[in-house]
Amino acid sequence: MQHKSKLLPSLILTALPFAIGIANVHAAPEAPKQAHGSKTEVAYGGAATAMTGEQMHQNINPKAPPMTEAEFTKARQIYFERCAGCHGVLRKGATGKPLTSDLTLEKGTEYLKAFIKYGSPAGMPNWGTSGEFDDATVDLMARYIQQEPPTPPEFGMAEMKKTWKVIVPVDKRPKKKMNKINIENLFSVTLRDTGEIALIDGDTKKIVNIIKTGYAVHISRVSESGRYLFVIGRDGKINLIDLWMEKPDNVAEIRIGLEARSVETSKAKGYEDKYAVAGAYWPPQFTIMKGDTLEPVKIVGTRGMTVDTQEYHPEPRVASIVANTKKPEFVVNVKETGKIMMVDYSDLDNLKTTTINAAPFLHDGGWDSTKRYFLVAANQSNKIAVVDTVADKLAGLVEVGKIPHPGRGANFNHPTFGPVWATGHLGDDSIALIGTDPAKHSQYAWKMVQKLTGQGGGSLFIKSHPKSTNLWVDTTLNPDESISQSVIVYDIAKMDNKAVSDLKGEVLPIAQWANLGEGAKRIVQPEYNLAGDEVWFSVWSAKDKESAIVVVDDKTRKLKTVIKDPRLITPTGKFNVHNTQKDVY
Ligand code: DHE
Repeated sequence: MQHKSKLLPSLILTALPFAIGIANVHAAPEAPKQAHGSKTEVAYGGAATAMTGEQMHQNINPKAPPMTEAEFTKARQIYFERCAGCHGVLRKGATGKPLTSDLTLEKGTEYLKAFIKYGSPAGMPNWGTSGEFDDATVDLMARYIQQEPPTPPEFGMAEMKKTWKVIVPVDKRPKKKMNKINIENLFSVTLRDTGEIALIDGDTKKIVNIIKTGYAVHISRVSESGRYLFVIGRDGKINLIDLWMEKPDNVAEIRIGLEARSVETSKAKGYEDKYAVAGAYWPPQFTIMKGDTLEPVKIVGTRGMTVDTQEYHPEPRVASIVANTKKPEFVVNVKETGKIMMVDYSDLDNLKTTTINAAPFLHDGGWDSTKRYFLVAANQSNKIAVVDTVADKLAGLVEVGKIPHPGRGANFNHPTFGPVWATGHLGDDSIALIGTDPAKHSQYAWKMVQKLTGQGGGSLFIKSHPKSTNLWVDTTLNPDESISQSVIVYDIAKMDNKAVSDLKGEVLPIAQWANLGEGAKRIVQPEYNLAGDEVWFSVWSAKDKESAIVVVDDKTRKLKTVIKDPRLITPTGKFNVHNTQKDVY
């Protein structure tokens, strides 16, 4: 973002206590207070950033309505907690419209106040009439967004190195597995609001350890050997956990940015456990690190032109990253530019990257069953982009439902259409099945071959397993409690041959099975165990309410057990070591 020369000299704002931001992110499971289905995605995309407390460079705009420094500081905090997820840190627009001062000054304070207070049918929440903001806050925010957006600091090698800690040096680590845990059936469970993960033994269902991680911890990934677990928090902190220790625990940590979501590890032959890679939302960049120590080696920026209008975007965030198992390559998905970067990590000094044009905004995705093709949601385009990682080319751009959200998706053999990959949607009740076998079922490849009807919108994750005939779909963010607290499961063997299938799924009342007190009790993310005969679901309530994990027998679809423990606070993602290591989904 260019600062205009007319602007007053810059001033550095003092940092706010970090803890203030944390309190708000913790309200997340109760967040969609606006009870409109269309706003589900706003609630999801609009989570607080981890940057509330960071020092930022700020120019005061002389044309904008006046604000005191205290007002500005307060408004900035509210913006990062409530608005940045959709409108972007630099207000260049993402899920929400751009709010740069050239646009907002033209609209003026009164217009902006009405918009903030009443919202819009396009998805802007009604912050005023919903009771979230009083009139003074609406006025404050209307004035704030006419100022120049504050710029968070960059985070380069020097900053990363300052946060880098090797807690247990490589030569002090075990030479062999020192515990009796069946590591392949261990689950790393995100405890979102405590900034921890719980390691749960999949055989005994007992907690092996609770490990401190980053703020609003997000996902876990497993190294190719299965020994190391990588966990990333929204504050860009990565924790490296050694599963060979008598009691698995942190052996290294680093921050790779101020805000981040994705981490992955090198999986190609000859590079097993050698590198880790993590993508940041801010600054827009990804970092390649040594796999056993997290020492940062190479930082690559993602700023550049968008795929559609070919306009410069100053904060294209790094979304999902996967590692190719067949060659030394990371597939890095850049959200706002809509580009997929195929990064060949065999020579970091002469880094070769093939950039593939897909569509905005790339978010989450997974491999097809052969692990040659990678499928990723372009969520604002209602498309799934398919990359052929042998040819390093786009294989297809498949029209699906509204705002696809697959997690890593689900692969299975459809009785009519052969191998397919499936996604659910945030914006509608459909489940899209895409043909993935150009060799033997070429007529179906990279087409939506069938649409199932699910329980409703607000679906986040879908799952199957090579040994199962079930397809499980959650509806975590559906505004109707009976839908967000249950899941639907389909019998794959009974799938018909229609483009829009008549197949009915079975609805299972997972939250009811958990037998908890009051709470949001949203059901999130099916995950299989090693054997593929159990499916685990998180029952996600707010921080001060009881949560649980419900384990369902995959064959009978009956409750097997409920895992409860006072330490299981806000469990969300669950990552079975084997399934994550080998990309089984
Ligand atoms: Fe996630 C995966 C981003 C909110 C649980 N989430 C991902 C990925 C991205 C992403 C880019 C893919 C990572 C990869 O594969 O490398 N998530 C975001 C956001 O930007 C968003 C929308 C808002 C935010 O501010 O963070 C967001 N995510 C959430 C949640 O609120 C969820 C439901 C609960 C939580 O723990 O935070 C959540 N996201 C997950 C999970 C995965 C994930 C469980 C991994 C799924 C898998 O099977 O691999």
